[in-house]
Amino acid sequence: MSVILHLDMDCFFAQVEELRYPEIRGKPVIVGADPRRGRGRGVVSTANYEARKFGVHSAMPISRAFFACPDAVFLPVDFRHYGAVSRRIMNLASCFSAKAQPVSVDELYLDLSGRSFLEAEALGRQLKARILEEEGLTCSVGIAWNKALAKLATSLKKPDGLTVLRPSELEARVWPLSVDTLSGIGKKTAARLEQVGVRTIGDLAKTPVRTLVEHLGVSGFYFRDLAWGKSGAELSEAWRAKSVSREHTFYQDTANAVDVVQTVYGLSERVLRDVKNEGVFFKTVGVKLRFSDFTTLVRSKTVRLSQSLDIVTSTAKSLLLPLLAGKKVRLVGVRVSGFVDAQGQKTLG
Ligand code: TTP
Ligand code: MG
Repeated sequence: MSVILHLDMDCFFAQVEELRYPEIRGKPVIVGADPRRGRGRGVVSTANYEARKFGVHSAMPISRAFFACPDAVFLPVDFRHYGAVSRRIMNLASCFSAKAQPVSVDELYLDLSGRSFLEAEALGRQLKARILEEEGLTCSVGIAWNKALAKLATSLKKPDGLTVLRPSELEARVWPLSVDTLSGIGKKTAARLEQVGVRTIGDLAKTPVRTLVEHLGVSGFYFRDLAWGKSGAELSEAWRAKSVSREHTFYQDTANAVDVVQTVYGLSERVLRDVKNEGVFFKTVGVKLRFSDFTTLVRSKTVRLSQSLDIVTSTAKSLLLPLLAGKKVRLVGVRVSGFVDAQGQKTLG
């Protein structure tokens, strides 16, 4: 049986903004078009959970959001910034399974088949903890035996949730839910189904497929199968991180080369752990240094294809030391890239 994990960041754009501007934490935050004091013409991209209490939600006209919650903090959408955060999260998550599939800027599937639901749950907790530790962001996770139900599981507990659905729980936990909990059934379809007495997923399961096809067209087949827990678990594309990196910002800027090198060792070990989890070999090692005046330097070097910690630390050291020159360092980072997977490596060998 397949074991699929689905992950969705909580109020993604808004949470990223709260991280950037800690002073807005705890306030209603709405990311989207300029409200222009109620005369703005665009829509809401997302709202944090405080703003949702006022009924504000994604795709709502920004003018309506302004009248619902005029005291909210309104911010424009910064796709570039969210994209960068998104890529780091995808990289991190892809270290937890050889098969990962991002499906939107804040959502992905991991194929954990071969593991038990209990093991998958433990991995889900680790993944949540890593994203919180490294990015300061919370997300929700769902685990089930196919993609559609994993996504549904995620939606059952949000924010910061983790929900596991096992096949034996289909009737007790999935069937009582209303049909519009299924991704793909919107308000209109739900209303059409209600006309034939179908309200819950259990009703859907028990309705003759002919009736469903009459009302939903061919997707009637799909949704009925889904209600019986039968749906696709194949991840549509193999996806792989292009690089793995770690950075550290010093509590106090330091001009001490020993401190910097020590930190590089720690960062390298963590980078290597992810590289090994992914089962890849790297051929480029890079470093990043940011000085107290925020000048930032990056350097990289091609090395012998390997999975070796020694190569990372010695290359990183040789790239960094000439750059230090007694200047005060604010941040240091280590990156490896140019991946070849272990499988390919074996064939080559
Ligand atoms: P979602 O995951 O749908 O929403 P969310 O992460 O904001 O909130 P939730 O906790 O319910 O998951 O979408 C991810 C991001 O995509 C969201 O932060 C903003 C953007 N988005 C839009 O720009 N317009 C939209 O209509 C939706 C639904 C999302
Ligand atoms: Mg989300």
